[in-house]
Amino acid sequence: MKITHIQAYEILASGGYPTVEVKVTLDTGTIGIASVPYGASAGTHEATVLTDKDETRWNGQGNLTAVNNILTEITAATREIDADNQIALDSALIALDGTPNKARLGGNAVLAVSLATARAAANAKRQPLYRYMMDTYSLQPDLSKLPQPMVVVIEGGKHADESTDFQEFCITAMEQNSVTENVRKALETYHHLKKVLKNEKLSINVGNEGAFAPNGIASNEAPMQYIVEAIKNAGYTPGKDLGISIDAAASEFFTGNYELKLEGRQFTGEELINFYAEWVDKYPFVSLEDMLAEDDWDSWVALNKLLKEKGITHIGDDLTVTNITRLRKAIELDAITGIIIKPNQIGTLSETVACCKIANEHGITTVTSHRGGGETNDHFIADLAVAVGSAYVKVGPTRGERVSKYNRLMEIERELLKR
Ligand code: 2PG
Ligand code: MG
Repeated sequence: MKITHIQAYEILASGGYPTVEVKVTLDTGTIGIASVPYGASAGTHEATVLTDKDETRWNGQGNLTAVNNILTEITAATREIDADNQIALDSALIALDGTPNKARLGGNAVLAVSLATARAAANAKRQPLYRYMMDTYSLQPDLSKLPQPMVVVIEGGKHADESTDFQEFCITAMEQNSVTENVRKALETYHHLKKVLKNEKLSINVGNEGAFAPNGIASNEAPMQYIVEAIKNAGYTPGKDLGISIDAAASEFFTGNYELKLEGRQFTGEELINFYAEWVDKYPFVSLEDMLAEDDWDSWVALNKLLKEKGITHIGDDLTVTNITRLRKAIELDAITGIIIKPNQIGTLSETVACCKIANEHGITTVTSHRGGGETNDHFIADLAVAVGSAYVKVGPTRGERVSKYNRLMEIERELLKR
């Protein structure tokens, strides 16, 4: 099974800027298409999104350099590799790039080829993508426990203008149940949240990820109160059916100290942890993500101690960037109990899966996630989440590029139940 042709081109991502899409054709005649997203609040330690820096085109955000790298160097280097040997393909891509963060060829270039090839090989084998990944990487998830929805319902930070300092407030399914049912419960609650916000005279316009992004919200705590109210109004029990997950994306408000505009004050790491500690018994938290900055390791360790006692999953995202070196450090320091998985943070499918495997071996919960800056309708991450046995997928509640992930997850559920 060899790659006979690679097409690469720019497509529009949901943020209105280009991203890379790749179409791989195999000698079997089968094709595989994949596109890659980009973040709005990308961590410093992530793989590079290579943009053109040509200010006359897309304000410098074009992807033609990445596209050209695919059409020249990557095409030449992948000609002799078996398309169904994904590990060999990804190793060749990593070696060809030669940098620790895909800076030379671009993480966007490398990942698009990696994912499109996996899809082409799965198609050639007439396997659903998640099955192909399970076979390729010897993964054995419990398919009776599919990843559950973590639905972003209020967003702020870099995902909105003048909303909360924290980036995301999510409704998370708490019962291991049918994905389809839990998506319904979470989305019904989202619609009730709309009424709660309206009653508070807040705007129900949405941000990058299709979640509400109200201006003039009183505090970073207010969304938690609104969500609890919405869960009840929807007829569900907070802390039983549905809970709350927060992604503070704290690196974005860290300037040496943590500056929370809505609270009108600055915090040291220790002060911020004490501030968070007031909330943990008050709200039905499932998980807290990036509550501290990406290199503030000591504070992460301190918060982890507290959250472990409370049974709240403590998730690294900018901290760990789907990178096994950073994940290993986090495990050694006992800094996290969960990790966000985003293939474009690291740049190949094999490295992404390797990270999930280490997490699984150490009992670290994985949450496979969309990106906030620009997503595409590609729902690869839904299959990935199933294959690696993620506990949750984190995706926004509305807009086509978001709901495509939930729709794929529900399709997989129907397929497994043969409905
Ligand atoms: C996050 C993500 C996705 P971004 O921080 O978890 O919601 O945001 O893609 O902007 O980094
Ligand atoms: Mg995050």
